[in-house]
Amino acid sequence: MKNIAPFIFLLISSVCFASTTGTRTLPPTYVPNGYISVTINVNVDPGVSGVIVREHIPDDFTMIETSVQATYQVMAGTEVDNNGNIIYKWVAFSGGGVPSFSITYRAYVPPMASGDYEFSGSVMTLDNPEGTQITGDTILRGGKGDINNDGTVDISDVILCLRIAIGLNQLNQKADMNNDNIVDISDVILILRVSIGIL
Ligand SMILES: [Ca+2]
Ligand SMILES: [Ca+2]
Repeated sequence: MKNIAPFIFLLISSVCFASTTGTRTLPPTYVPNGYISVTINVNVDPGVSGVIVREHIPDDFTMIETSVQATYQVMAGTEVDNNGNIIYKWVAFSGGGVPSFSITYRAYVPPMASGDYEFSGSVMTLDNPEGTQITGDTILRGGKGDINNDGTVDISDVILCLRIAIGLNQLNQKADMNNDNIVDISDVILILRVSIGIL
């Protein structure tokens, strides 16, 4: 009995110090003048009565639509931080504890967008007012998909990606849509989705 005491202590500690967290999922890439869809899963500790999610998207991007999957009402709003950045906020309060929820938003990508973009945000609770950084995806990779460098992602690029995937053409980093360092059928499907505008 004595031997398992440390393990019981560790178990209790991990429950006590578990925190409410957020995990972001970004699409593998974007196309300028298009739209992206982003999901934040918020895992709320049992008994936490107030949660605030704050999210900052790249400056030139425009949030056009948000939706929340929750069994409890989550209010959405915006604020401007000390640096003049727009912060998108979602707030939930419940005396009996806020259930875990997820947020999905769509954002418009400006026509001049290029390169990689960073997303940042945090999840605050009443006993953690400093907040915990949202983990998961933080960088939205640009410059993917336009394999033939003609400025658009269309069926020609899908065909090139397919040729690379089956070894007929040389590897091209722009064809690795999901950034896993190989070009295979997953990338062909992603590039097809980009070409028809459903990323
Ligand atoms: Ca192209
Ligand atoms: Ca890949």
